[in-house]
Amino acid sequence: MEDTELIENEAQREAETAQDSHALYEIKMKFLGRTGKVTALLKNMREIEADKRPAFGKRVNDLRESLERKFALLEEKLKKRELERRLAAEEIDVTVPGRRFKPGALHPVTRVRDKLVDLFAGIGFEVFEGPEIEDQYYNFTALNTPEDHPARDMQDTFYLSNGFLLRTQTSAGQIRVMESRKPPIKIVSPGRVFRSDDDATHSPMFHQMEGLVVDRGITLCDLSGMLDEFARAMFTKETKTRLRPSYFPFTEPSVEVDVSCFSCGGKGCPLCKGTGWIEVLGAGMVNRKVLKNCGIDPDEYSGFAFGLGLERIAMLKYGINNIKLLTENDVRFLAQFKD
Ligand code: 2NM
Repeated sequence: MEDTELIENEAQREAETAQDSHALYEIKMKFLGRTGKVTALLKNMREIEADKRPAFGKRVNDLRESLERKFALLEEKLKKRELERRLAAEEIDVTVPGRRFKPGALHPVTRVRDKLVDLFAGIGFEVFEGPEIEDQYYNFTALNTPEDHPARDMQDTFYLSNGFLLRTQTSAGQIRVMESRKPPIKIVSPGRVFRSDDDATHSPMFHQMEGLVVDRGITLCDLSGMLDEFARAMFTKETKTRLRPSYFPFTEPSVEVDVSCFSCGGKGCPLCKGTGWIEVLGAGMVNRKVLKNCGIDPDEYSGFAFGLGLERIAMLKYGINNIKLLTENDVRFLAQFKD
């Protein structure tokens, strides 16, 4: 009986020294926990005479309840104090101006590609991206490029081991489409191509987009009309096109396509070097031999194709004078291409 009083006083004293709720919890466990002092009292029950046990039991239970109330009260006080301190420490000034969010910008080549893909998808073209690693057949032979053509030269093409190479044009993939499908075929192929070439306007890796239409009765007129649409959408509404005869092994006839200068409107300026015209792409009617190589009957079907360099278009459109600017990833350069 005396022990209970001693324990009660001791608990009271210690509890009042607790500086925070965690310390209080430790003290509470010391008395009321499974191995605590109050709990230990009950374990001594056997040593007490049987007739005194009920009174002792009640006494210990009262003590436990009294201590539990005291601890609960103290805990509430400490928790409240702790919350107040935390709120004071975490105080924020909602009037401080926020950090400005700096949105990124799309790369000029990406912008040109997206614009072209949108344009051609809008007039019914599918997008087909072939592999970047090709072999001689798809990159050259099927495209009617002779065995001794300079484009096949080690100086121009990156060869890999056992007959593979890095594609020099995306049309390598278009051969795969013509081989595996029946016309009508209407595709554009944007993607990376590789040529051993390196100066202010040439990079060993650049992006091309080639287009291909094969169906019954396709003529050069269809190509010409589509190019007019392309020029107006890509440059200005007033832009005109001009076809000049040219040569590619994979097209016959072949043409070089100029657009009227979108900078001076055709009067002549530094951009068009005084000519009023800017060369933007190559095109032509798909060579009968190419169609035949792909199992398409050139007496039944005909097609036109065109190819352009995305870097070249981006440089013309945005007045960029060195192709290296497009791969240096200098944010001062890239940040200029926001809408
Ligand atoms: C060009 C110029 C002319 C072309 C040819 C083909 C294919 F696969 F049909 F044979 N695709 N693209 C082509 C034609 C590409 O780029 C200057």
